[in-house]
Amino acid sequence: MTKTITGFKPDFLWGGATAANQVEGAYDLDGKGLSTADMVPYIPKEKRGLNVKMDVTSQYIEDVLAGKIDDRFPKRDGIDFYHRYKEDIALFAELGFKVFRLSINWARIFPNGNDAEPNEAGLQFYENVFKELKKYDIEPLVTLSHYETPLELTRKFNGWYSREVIDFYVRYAETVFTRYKDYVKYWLTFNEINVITHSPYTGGGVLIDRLPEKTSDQIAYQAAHHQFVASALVTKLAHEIIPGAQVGCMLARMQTYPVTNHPDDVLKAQRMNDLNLFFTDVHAKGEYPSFMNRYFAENGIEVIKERGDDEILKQYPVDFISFSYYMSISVTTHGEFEATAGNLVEGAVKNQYLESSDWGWQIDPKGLRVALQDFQTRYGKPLFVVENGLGAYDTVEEDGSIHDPYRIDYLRQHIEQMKEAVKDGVDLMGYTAWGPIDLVSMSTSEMSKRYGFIYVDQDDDGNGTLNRSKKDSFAWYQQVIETNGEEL
Ligand code: BGP
Repeated sequence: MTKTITGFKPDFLWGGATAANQVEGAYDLDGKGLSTADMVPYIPKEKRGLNVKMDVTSQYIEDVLAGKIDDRFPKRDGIDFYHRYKEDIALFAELGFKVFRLSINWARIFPNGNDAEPNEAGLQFYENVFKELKKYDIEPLVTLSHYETPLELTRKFNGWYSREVIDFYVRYAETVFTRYKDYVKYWLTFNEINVITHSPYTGGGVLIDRLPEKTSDQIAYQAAHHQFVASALVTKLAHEIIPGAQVGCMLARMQTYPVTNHPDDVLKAQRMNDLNLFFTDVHAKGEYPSFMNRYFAENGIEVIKERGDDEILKQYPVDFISFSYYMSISVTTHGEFEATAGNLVEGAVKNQYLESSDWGWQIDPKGLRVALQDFQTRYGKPLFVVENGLGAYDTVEEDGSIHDPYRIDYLRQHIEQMKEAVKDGVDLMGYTAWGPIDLVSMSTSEMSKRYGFIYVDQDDDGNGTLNRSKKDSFAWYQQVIETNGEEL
């Protein structure tokens, strides 16, 4: 007799994901300090090509603070979630969310990152949000640090490059764990922790121009080490403070393929996958994988560890692994291949079998299945897809409707592949689509790169009513959740 292989488990956590700095706005209200995200300017497309590398420098920050620069900073205003969270959460409830991923903006709690006392107004804001979620039985999934290092920690300590920042982060985590222990069970320590090697400022509030004698990699891996230790320490704390706490790490999964079957291409892709998975290796297995010794040696990287660090990593691994997945990457060692605009990996080339988004991200639903299977085999821990989605331009029709079949197609195909992986035995806890409500883009600070089921009336210049309305994808996702992924 054949057995039926079922799909998503009954308590599968369906929902959506955001970050404080991309939605809240109110960047200087109620005692909030500046964060690194508040210093990222908007650069119009004509001045930057398809993808941007917004390198913020020490001089730039000081000039902005001195009022010498008149740039616009869209993340400072977000989509005003700070004042509209009740309306937004009601819409998430209507979608049927079981979980909502959000981040706490550290600088709302400790405005300078290391103040003597936390800012009560900031603590109260998130408590209000959690209470509102509870009303609808929506579980919060909270990222402690989503590209939001308090700016003062960058100015005084050069962010995560300094070991001192570990203590400040632990204190911040302890404060929020204690305050929200009755509301929040699921936590993520650092958003896309590997991004620190692509952009030390974004990932760790580190300004590499302040360390001219060192390479960017040397700086980034040192800062990452401090984050690993901090992540392990707060994993321990969460378990001590919150009954039933579950703590995950979070990786930007860069699923990498060889362009040809030339063994050199295969090796190159494998190496790139290893360098990416290094970050989850440390979190899940509690130690640096051996291939990194050679990588560090050959690239002149020396990571300074303190006595006891290795034990801390070993003793407090994460409970689950979460990751973002938007695209796959293809690499080669030889031959002529067209470069892609995918903005995180240098030297990535076009995969002839894949279409790209308007921002050059190569759409690859099956890559998600491959990623899930790889994670399962490598770690055997529960997995959580905490970001996935299509950034696209939307058109509002005269009657106010928004038809976004491209978004539905993208999500449907990815959820289908996720289901295949689950049928193969992958232990998947949940899925939070990125930006269920339109928000300010992380990499480009545009508003027109939209991911939402819910449209927000605001343009790239910050004009608009901020009114919320439903796109076609809203009803579609509602049905996906209602049928636990059976009707796609
Ligand atoms: C991830 C980030 C998010 C996010 C998303 C989409 O890297 O964790 O913060 O915004 O990517 O990227 P973008 O906004 O650049 O389209």
